[in-house]
Amino acid sequence: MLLPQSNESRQTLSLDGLWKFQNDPEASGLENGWANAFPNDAIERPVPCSLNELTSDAAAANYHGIMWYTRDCFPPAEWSGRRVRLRVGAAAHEVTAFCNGIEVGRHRGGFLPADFDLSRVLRPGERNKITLRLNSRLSWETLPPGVTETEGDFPDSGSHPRQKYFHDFFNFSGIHRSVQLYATAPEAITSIRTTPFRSEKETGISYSIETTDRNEAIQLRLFDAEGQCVADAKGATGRLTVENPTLWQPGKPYLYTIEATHSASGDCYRLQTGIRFVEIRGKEIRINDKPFYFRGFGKHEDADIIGKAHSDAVMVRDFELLHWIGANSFRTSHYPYAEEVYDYADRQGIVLIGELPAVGFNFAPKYAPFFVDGQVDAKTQAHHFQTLEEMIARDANHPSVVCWSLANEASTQEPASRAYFEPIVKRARELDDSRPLMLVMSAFSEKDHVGDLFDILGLNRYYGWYHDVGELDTITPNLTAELTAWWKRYGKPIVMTEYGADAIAGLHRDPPAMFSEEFQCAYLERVHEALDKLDFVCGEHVWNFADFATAEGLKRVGGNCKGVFTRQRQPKMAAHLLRQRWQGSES
Ligand code: GCB
Repeated sequence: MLLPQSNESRQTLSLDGLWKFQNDPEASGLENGWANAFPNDAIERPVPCSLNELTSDAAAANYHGIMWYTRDCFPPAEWSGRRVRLRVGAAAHEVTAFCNGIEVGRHRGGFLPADFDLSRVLRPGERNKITLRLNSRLSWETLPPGVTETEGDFPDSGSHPRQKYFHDFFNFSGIHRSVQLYATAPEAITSIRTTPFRSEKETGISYSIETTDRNEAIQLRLFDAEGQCVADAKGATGRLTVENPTLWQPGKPYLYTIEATHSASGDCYRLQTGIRFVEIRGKEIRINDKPFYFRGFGKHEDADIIGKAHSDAVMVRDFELLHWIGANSFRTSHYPYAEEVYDYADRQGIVLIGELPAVGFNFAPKYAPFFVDGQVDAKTQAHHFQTLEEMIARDANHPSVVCWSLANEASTQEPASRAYFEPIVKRARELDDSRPLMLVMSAFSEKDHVGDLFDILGLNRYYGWYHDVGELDTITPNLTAELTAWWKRYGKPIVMTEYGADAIAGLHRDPPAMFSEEFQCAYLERVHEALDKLDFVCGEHVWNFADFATAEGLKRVGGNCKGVFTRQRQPKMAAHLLRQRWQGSES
């Protein structure tokens, strides 16, 4: 799955901007002909942007369900006879697309692109109507899952449908990444998959290319960062061998550009990638044969007003802060981020753990056990497979991505979780055998049923916060004991994928008390005390990079405040503490 690009053989037309918009709570838009003509009182909404923080109407801010977007566009006349597609970077959580009133396809999954063929319905050189019907409601067949409950806590609470979910970030609605049309020759390159290889004699990049016409006559040239052609090849699969390659390294990125050309049509695509090697050796995670220690965060795509939308400005600010604080990595918790983020991480030398949106299979006593028919079952698993395949197809060429995380905090204490995860792990290895697989754990090691399937274990723990509430002294001993127990049971390297405490920016307490900036600092120090003594721990990702929006909850004051930066990306005291710890560290 290639990100659309403009070059001498391809064109793009951005459809970002204001679209006509209409909620459809009765799900009657289709029969009312909205794919052809919108109601006159439709409002305007920006793309890309979440909808929820734009409105002053509480019902609209919390609306989950069907919604419609439409706009006109004018693809140039020269696009006649070309292959034209519509690319929606991400739409929460299902999108059906129409072009000039005709349905062109449907895609489920709110964090990965939808790509529709318009060749037969688009009229280049004329006014065309693009309409998108979204459904933002979560169910057991979406990732993350959710339920619709109609009963309130009391008989008089009203029986309107309530969207509930078990993950701790707000279920934003809307089109969250760019929408564009793109045109190629009818005989075009549709996918390029690269993997670095090395043997005693040779190092380079192996590749495999797909085209619309199964044409094998592909020409490839590989350019180094200085623009010199350093290798070439012919054919749909093969190897580009590089003499004295410069490896992509954390903090020291180096990228090559592959130029692939379809010999018959001249269709051309340029892809940046890097050469770097990841392996697990005993207790170490190695990048290019050197032990790597993850320093950084679990993050979210989340910001004021725009919610979950991608913004280059927010991305650049976030990377600026990652460098400032001395971080070398982050996890794309809890879903694949915008493609721009991976490209930027490649160029910035920041290491990523790419995560699937499989989160919220836990922590709701009412729905426990989770792995049962009608809840997390074969249908959920089918969607899990789909997102896995799409994520690897989209992100595997990025040297910044060193590991796939297949789920966050599933209830792996349930025996049925094994039958659920085993085939997913198998499929992930078939799709990519060059990266280790991680599962982010919440069960206790002695109760877990799946840890042996993975190469790296992630652990999220909140001793002294959710357990032994407010007791800082319980953190170091409990964490030391637990991490040691995981290591003893599985002998796999462990990354502390989450630890942290909420701090309301500006709240100070001496001695440290919960929710104060002092407590957040003291909390992190106690965790570090444990981590620093355990050599099988291969990384520390603080939860979270920045404060973020969540559903309403008794534990959430203005969202989740475990950020070491505020939602506006300003440092709390803890950011300075981490900067002191991380700046100047090796690897
Ligand atoms: C977790 C979850 C994360 C939450 C966090 C918290 O374990 O993985 O999504 O936001 O805890 O702050 O409760």
